[in-house]
Amino acid sequence: MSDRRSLLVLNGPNLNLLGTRKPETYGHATLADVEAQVRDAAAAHDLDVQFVQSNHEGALLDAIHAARGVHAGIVINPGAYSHTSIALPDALEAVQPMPVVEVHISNVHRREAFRHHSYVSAQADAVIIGAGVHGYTLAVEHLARLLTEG
Ligand code: CA2
Repeated sequence: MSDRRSLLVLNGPNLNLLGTRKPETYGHATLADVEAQVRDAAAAHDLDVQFVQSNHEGALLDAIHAARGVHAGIVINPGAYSHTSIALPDALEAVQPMPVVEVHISNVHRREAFRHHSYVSAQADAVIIGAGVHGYTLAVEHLARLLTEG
């Protein structure tokens, strides 16, 4: 088995639709494009990636629980669950001190008020908002730095 460290990159509900609708909000990249971009960014830091998308909150929780002892850090775009879920931040708290970076493709603060608060952010080491899908690469870069510098 490889002893290369790895990152869990988690995407929540509806993010499987990236690149198919709403390009004015989310851009033209598909989730497969995002995965390729993330794998390249991680490989540059000698990191592997497990890339997971689910429309089900419980599946996201299971992936976070399974990360303990397997992954060195988590990138998470919880989608709309950011604004509703208490279980997701509870799960992230349970895997601490694993570093977590939350990503939102769109600038949620320019959007409806209900998108302005994320329950997940309280358990994130960093939050990247409004950088488009490049935010995932920024998240990988930040985790790589945290993992190197401690
Ligand atoms: O900006 C983000 O990354 C969000 O997490 C995306 C979520 C939204 O509920 C959050 O408020 C902000 C929604 C993802 C839905 O993605 C779609 C992509 C294409 C077409 C339809 C939905």
